[in-house]
Amino acid sequence: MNTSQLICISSLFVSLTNTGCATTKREQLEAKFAELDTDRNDQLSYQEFLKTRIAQRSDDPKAAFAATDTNRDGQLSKREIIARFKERKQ
Ligand SMILES: [Ca+2]
Ligand SMILES: [Ca+2]
Repeated sequence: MNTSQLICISSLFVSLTNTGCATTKREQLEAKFAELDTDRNDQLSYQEFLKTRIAQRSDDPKAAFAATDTNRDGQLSKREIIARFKERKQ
C-alpha cells in the first residue's frame, strides 16, 4: 500500500474533522482510530464502528460491518478497514 491510499482512509472513516486526503497524515489516522477504539483493544467493535463515517453513510451498517470484517471475528482491525477502503475505491 502506498502512502496516499492510507492517507485517504482517515477522511473516509472519521467524521469528526474534514481535513481531506491531501493533509491527513498516517499519524492522524492512528490517532482517530485510537479515538474510536474506546476500549483500546486495537480493534473496532460494531458499537465503535457505528461512530465511523463508513457506518454513518451506509444504509445498512450491519452489512457494511460484516463485509469489512473479513476474518469474521466480530471486530475490525485497521488492516480490514484499509482493505475495505481499497476495495471500494476500485
Ligand atoms: Ca475496540
Ligand atoms: Ca476482523
